[in-house]
Amino acid sequence: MKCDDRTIDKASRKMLEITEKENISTAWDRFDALQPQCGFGKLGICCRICTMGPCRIDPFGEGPDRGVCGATADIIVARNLIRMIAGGAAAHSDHGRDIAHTLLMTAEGKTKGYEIKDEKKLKTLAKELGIKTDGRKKNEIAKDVAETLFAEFGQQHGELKFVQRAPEPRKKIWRELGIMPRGIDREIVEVMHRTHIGVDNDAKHLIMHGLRTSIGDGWGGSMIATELSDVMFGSPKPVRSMVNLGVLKEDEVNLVVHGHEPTLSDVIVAAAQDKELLKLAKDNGAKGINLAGICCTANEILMRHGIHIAGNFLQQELAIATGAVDLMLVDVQCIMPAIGQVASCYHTKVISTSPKAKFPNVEHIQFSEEEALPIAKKIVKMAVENFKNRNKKRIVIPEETTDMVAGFTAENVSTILGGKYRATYRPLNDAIISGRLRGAAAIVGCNNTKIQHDYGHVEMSKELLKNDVILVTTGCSAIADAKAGLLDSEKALEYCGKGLREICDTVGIPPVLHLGSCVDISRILMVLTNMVKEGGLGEDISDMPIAGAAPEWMSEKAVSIGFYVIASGAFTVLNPSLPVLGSKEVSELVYDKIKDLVGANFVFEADPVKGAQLMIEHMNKKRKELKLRPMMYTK
Ligand code: BF8
Repeated sequence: MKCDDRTIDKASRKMLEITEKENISTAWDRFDALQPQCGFGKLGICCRICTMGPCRIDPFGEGPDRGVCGATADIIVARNLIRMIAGGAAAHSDHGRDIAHTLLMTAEGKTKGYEIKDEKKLKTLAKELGIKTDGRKKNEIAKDVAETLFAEFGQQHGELKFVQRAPEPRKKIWRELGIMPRGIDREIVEVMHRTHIGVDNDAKHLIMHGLRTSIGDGWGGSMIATELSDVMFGSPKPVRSMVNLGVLKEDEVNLVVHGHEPTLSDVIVAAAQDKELLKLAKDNGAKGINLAGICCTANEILMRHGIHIAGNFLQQELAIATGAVDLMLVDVQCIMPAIGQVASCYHTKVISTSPKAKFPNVEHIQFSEEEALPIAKKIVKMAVENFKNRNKKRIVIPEETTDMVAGFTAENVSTILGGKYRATYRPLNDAIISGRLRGAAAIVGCNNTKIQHDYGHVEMSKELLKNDVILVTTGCSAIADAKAGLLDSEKALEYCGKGLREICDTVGIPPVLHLGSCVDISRILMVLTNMVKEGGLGEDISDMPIAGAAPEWMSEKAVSIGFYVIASGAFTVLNPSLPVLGSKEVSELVYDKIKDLVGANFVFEADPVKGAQLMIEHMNKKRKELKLRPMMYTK
């Protein structure tokens, strides 16, 4: 595959020319080398759950139609799919658990380098959770909040606490379908039990439990991660920043953080401003210490500190290939095991830090909350000391950078729209009701070597903006759109329909609102809930002219997200397809019939513009059902 076919991003194209010339293997090269990929795997009909297998079902109906135990394609596909949900929900929820742990230790005075930054949000949460706040110290309240939310992971019966935030009709649906999550971990464990050989052998029954597990992620683990990160590290506010590989600096120490959890990256921000380390950087010939990020940990520190973003998922190896990254710090999730190998071609040090995650050819410095700041300083010092080892002749930093605005939340959107003294979603709902805006859509998710890098996100976004749809975004999708200028309050207006442009101009926001990392899709759930509560757009999320999409998804986390999003009532477009096409029953269920149960379904559409049009059609249908006024400017 040629560089231009691999990505639409100019900076990435330049770096791919370098990696090709230098014979450095990237994800795209490995993808090419793996062709053709296993067709059974793609269709979801390979079962390796027990050692009588692996069993592969013949998709053409000419060979075996069941595995050794008798499992049909429907059972195999459903089991594989909900195991993906369990993987994704576990990743998000374990992230939430780690943040709760950090909050608890901080409240107990056991950490170095943390403080509770948003006391107001802490108190609001405490009240919601029924924890006394009057006359109590911040740390006492925080301890109770952390312990209460910790208990959500291991809860065995009842209903999760944050799930109660969902609109009443939604909760009724979940209760009636028996998919109200009882405990976050409990549902994940039950996926593993049900999918063991010879347990749950009913495809629909399996998928329903997958939905329950995913709700425990979106309205449980992920929501805990978001809420407690705001309490610990501060709630985001709109902030200006820059994105793409051009944020790396030739004359400064470049330290790139990559992964997901803000516990370490946030304290690295403080360590990188340490006077002694800045002096050391100067002594080593650097003008300063430049911090940048990749993937969701980048989004976390962007949202709270305006730190620049070097790139999204498929740019992690390309950042190292600039020859200018002195140290890459990684924690968990979406970190390619190949980065150690790429780094070995350069002077770049890669340091893994999570007790849960080690990588080949990567040095490990274990992170602990008790010693957070000293560890962060040690790592920054390593980056500074590595600056002198650069091979200057091999440094190629693409010049591309784009300005962006990030830092939106479910809370501050209402202040931005309604004003400081009358925070409200009313202007947003009214704009939709009056036909100035068609609706709202969330575009989220990853990059995938099967799809031209960033093309899906950017083209889908542009088509929606043109049709007066306001967008919210997170994760690698947000980074893709940011690189394309769609998060720039001024530049992005040229892509908007007249109605959307009027709103953005008046309020002073970009038409694509960056809500953070992938766990922060929980913020999107709250935006939708707030819109329902504001009134005039129906009684439930599924009544509103809204939609979701993951046009380049690849991870198990994305599967869990997709399921909790449709379980919450949002029609969702996917590319690539879920690995379900080997089962008629599961395909029909997730791509159609599930809407009779939860009011929303998935659609698989490879063309992002057509995907956007499907979302627009869906919004038009909902507008008609709600008897909203015709669109003011666009058809
Ligand atoms: O959690 S969008 S590639 S970085 S999985 Fe990973 Fe996908 Fe990026 Fe963030 Ni989300």
